[in-house]
Amino acid sequence: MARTAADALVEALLDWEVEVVFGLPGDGINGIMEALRTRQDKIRFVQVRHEESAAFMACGYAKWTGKLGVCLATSGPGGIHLLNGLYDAKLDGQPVLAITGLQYHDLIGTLTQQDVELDKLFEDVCVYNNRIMSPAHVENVVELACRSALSRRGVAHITMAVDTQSLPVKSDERSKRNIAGHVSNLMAESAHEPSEDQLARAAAILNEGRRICILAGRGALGARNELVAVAERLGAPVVKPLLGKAALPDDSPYSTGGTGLLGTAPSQDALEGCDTLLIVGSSYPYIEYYPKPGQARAVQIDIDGQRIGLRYPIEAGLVGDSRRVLSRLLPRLDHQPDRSFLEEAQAGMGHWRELMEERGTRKDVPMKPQVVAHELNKLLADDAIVATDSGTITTWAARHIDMRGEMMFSVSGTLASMACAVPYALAAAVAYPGRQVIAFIGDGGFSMLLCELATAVRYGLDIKIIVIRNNTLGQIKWEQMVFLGNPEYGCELQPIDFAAVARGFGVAGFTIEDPADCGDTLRQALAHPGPAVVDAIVDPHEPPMPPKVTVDQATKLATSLARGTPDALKIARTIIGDRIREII
Ligand SMILES: Cc1ncc(C[n+]2csc(CCOP(=O)(O)OP(=O)(O)O)c2C)c(N)n1
Ligand SMILES: [Mg+2]
Repeated sequence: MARTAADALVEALLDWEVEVVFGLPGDGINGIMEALRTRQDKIRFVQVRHEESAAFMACGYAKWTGKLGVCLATSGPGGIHLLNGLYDAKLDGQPVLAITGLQYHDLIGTLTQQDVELDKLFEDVCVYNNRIMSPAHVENVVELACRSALSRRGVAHITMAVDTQSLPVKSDERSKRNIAGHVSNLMAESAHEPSEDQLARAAAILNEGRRICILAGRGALGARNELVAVAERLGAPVVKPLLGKAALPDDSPYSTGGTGLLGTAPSQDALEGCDTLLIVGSSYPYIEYYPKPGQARAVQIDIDGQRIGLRYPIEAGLVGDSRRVLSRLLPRLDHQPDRSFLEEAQAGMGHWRELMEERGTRKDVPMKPQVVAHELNKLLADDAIVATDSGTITTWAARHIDMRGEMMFSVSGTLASMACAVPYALAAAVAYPGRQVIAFIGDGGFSMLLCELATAVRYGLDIKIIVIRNNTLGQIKWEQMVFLGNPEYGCELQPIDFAAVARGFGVAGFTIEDPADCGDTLRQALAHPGPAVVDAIVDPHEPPMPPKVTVDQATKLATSLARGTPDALKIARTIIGDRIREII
């Protein structure tokens, strides 16, 4: 059999050490599937049930491993399904390669079947996007696509007409300038060292600060020791936007946990009270939680110069890998003799932990969702991989699941898409067999890509899915009430017995309703050999309170209840019963 264009494509992926492709076959990619079939000993094809999952899995794989994530979908609808997961990768800066098919090369743009020019559709999501025109074009384009995704930390897309995929690669069909062997698969790393000037300037600002706060995001994930050393030197509390949760263990004396709506009060106090801000690898998008402009002098470290000064006015920008930059900065930093700002944060964390302990150990029935996160936290391995989703569950996971040891944590951060948690968890199980992998998800998000339970079973991917079932799109219900003062509308969900559904897929199903059983049932589920779903039925009226509730939010909530929110009385009772301590 002659070597085809699709063979050349898959061989180029092998050159880039791609080990796994997430996707679903279709008539627009049959040639590529054949090239994958004949190389299945070298490159793994993981079949998904919905292409959106394949893109989320590629993004999750990139997040967990730092390697290129690859997804594959057919022409037309298959490619369209990828789009949400690809935007997730774009917005969280992950290297992902999407491969799709097109219709027959001489029918493209003729309203033929599945005639969607996916390169045009994907234009906005990509850092590199190209249509492979012939077998002699394959190698050039694939090499550049992989290199672009990795070096620009974004999505590359390549698409190829279905008939082109099966054309033989012939040396005499190259154009005269396309000399064979003129490209390479080399990926050159760059240290991106900042200049001496900028380092000196940054150090001077930090050394003049008295109340210094560090904001450590996803770019700080590989810089734990350096972050601790700098925080120690500066006497600075470290606030962690959610994607940076694993940058520092939660029991570190410098950590004040998360920030924003789902964060902690000490983080908010640190940001509101600092006179100097050091941003390490974060583009945390909720600008309202940063210090007020003019309040703090700021230094920012980011690998991407484009992001310096994106969210807060910066006096010194250090472009580079955060680990290297922090270690170059450290020798220039003075020991901050006044530890009072850090001590305030530590005292605040003491109170915050007590509050979380109280919230996580409530005996109420219906069970409080925090109880599930709190009990789960006690059972997680020191190298567990935790994926969560968008909803009130994000708050429970952020506040009650602590990072320690080699744990990893992620979520669709900047896109904040629902339904990422299960695909992320599956990708983690593919990348790290044997490690404990958790998806902590809401009933709305889980039902969106429920089909992937079949993927877990098919490949023996041992993930544990903890579903917080409140029978509502909880986050939005609270937003309608607390942000706008409107009665909840359109959020209630038709209840699903997820444990029964799981069994239908061949997955172990567990149900928890009574908080007294929560720890034991979770322990059984985690010990189960193979994938398991825990359907945790919780109080739908438990609000994800911001770390500090403003008077405006409290007033809007009261207005919403008065204006006819269903179950207003129960909600009011729940809130009074919670003895809200967050009101400012
Ligand atoms: C794909 C997508 N659709 C809609 C939203 C808006 N949204 C954010 S959170 C949320 C509710 C999530 O509900 P659920 O998964 O049940 O979690 P809960 O908030 O109830 O804990 C919605 C609809 C979104 N972020 N992503
Ligand atoms: Mg829900």
